[in-house]
Amino acid sequence: LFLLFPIGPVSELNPVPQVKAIRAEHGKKSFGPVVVDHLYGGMRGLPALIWDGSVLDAEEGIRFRGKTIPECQLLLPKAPGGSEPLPEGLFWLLLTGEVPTPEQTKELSRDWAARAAIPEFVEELLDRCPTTLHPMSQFSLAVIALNHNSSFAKAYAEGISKKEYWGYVFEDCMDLIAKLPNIAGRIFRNVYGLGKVPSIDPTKDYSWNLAHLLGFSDNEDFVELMRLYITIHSDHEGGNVSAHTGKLVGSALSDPFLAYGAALNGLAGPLHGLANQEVLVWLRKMQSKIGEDASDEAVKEYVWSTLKGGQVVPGYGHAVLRKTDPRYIAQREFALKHLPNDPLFKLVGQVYSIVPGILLEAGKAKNPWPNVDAHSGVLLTYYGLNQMQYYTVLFGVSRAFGVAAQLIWDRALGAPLERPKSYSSEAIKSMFAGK
Ligand code: CMX
Repeated sequence: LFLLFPIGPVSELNPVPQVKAIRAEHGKKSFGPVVVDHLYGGMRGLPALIWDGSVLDAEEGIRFRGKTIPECQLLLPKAPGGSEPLPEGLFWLLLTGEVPTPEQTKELSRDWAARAAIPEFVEELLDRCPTTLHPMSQFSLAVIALNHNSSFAKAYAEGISKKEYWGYVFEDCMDLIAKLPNIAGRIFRNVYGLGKVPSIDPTKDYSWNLAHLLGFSDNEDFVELMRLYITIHSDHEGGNVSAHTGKLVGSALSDPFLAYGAALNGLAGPLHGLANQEVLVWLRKMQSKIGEDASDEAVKEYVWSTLKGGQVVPGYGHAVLRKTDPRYIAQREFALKHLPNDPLFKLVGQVYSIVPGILLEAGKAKNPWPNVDAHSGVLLTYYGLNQMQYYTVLFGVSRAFGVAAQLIWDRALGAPLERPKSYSSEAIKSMFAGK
């Protein structure tokens, strides 16, 4: 498999010379001004990173190597009898820029299944966590502990050349992705008292195995949901908190387990991945306050009370997007196909018809439309996965695909240590005094 990826020096697709040429020709050209608001405003819109795997357009949403979500659903290989893309194919696409054949996809499923076992001490570490420790904290702990067996850290300590970094990082990234279902499955079963984690089936695909470890593989529709879920949550260009954290920590040559553990800690924040938990908590609170089958007026009043209480409406708004997130639409279409009459899905639809108008009227949010997190929880709940605190772990399994692809490319391209400049407010005042 390693030989199939186009990074090695022999490959015609090797983009290292291309990057050199871009830098030689355009290296000193400007993107435009950096203004003081960029420094105080969370660097919103500041051009600062390179990542070829996916690009986010404010209006259109995400494209993975130039392909929209519907195009990925059409083009990427499916499981026999399935209609959703296999995330194995998406990883291949992110990494190589090419749509794999069904056989290549199958080979990746087999490779990941063969690497899936986690060290005994990581199992014990998870078994010792109190069930009250948030699943995301447990997830991060376990991923960081995998650094014990990092090929990259070991090779680095032995003194490999820079040119060899990417190969070891590739090995670690493959291990990382492969081991996530066993970690996620163990956390789920420990926290909710669901008994022993079953074994991975080496003949099945990654999503089937994840569903199996969670106890849902008997339901083929849930397995299909996992395939769609992992595909669409995998990557969202380079600047979001989890992707950027992974890249930043990786730039210090911390191995992929340390880098992805850090990324998970960012994903665990309520303005980022934890929003999928927050959405369900918020919907359930709404139901207990205004009842099921509530009128539009009652929903409006509840949304306003959230805003007046100084809280955000979870699942709405985005730092880059200015339209409804195509990841929301893909999940809505899945719901229309599989659970059109589900009461919670109806509430999600009702909220969709009400919240944007209110956020526009409130006048603060730059984007009043729903993001990916507004829809994922209702789908999981429908199939019986109603442990809301667990939801972000599934986002974390998926986001590893994008961060891993990025880490491999960063080391292949020799990306340097990230080190932007910070300024004090005093420095800004004196710099612009009288101007
Ligand atoms: N509800 C209420 N207020 C909102 C809002 C929402 N959903 N979205 C934005 N705003 C507010 C902001 O809090 C900000 O208020 P202040 O000026 O008082 O600080 C103002 O509108 C302007 O914010 P913005 O420029 O539109 O949004 P940001 O780029 O700063 O933040 C995001 C983006 C996603 C953090 C924000 O929209 C938000 O908090 N949404 C709810 C949480 C959520 O769904 N997060 C998940 C995002 C997807 C993901 O990463 O998984």
